[in-house]
Amino acid sequence: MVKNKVESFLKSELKRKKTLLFVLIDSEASNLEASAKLAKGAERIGASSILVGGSSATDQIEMAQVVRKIKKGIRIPIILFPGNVTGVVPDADAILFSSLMNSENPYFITQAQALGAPSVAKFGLEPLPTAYLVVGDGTSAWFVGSARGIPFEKPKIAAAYALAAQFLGMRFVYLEAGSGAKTNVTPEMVRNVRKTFDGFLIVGGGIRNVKTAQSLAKAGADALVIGTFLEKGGSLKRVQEIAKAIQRSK
Ligand code: 1GP
Repeated sequence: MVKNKVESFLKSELKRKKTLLFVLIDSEASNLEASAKLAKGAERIGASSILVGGSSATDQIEMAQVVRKIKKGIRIPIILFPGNVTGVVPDADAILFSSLMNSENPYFITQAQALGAPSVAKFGLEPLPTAYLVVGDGTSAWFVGSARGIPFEKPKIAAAYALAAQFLGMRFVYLEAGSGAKTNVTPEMVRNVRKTFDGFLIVGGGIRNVKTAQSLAKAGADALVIGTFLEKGGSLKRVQEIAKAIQRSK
């Protein structure tokens, strides 16, 4: 495996597109065929990566099957987005090797990582060192990860975590409002984090329209993640509009 292949790919995509779109596939939410079709569709409309995982996706066998299946039909990288050690499966290209920095449970900060790391190495997955920051409360990521959610209206707290992540050597920050969140992370928070963190900034949770996506891109997000909208049958055409709009927002 070429060192940092996926990270280099994302950087080159970023130069070209300014803001990237990642589509999240929850392996427990749809069947194999539907996931494969969605992944192909996502690639066609300009997504730069497919994330597979989620905090409530715990069936490792099913996830491995989904990854293997969608891999056959796409060229863009598959990046695992694990909610636990069960989210580490073979055949993907990379993994958001994340620490849920604002968890109250050390398991999600370092212990799951220690338990999962040998499999990451064994499967040859490229680890993308990521600070996973949960914003707000009431979502699965918040509950399962025992997060003390950063209040939406406290952008400076998010920025402080992002700076700490930078000092710790992490090259990715993921600002997460939670899957299906009613409220997305605010552009103000993204702006504050952008000022302190000069790595790759991913923002997700509750993004479903062009206007929101544009405001987050403009505020400095490098990639936006969309999952629930498509999972619930939202149109790929709308997501294509989002993908195009965020490229023009910078
Ligand atoms: C969830 O950030 C991702 O982990 C995507 O959120 O499902 O709300 O699009 P949605």
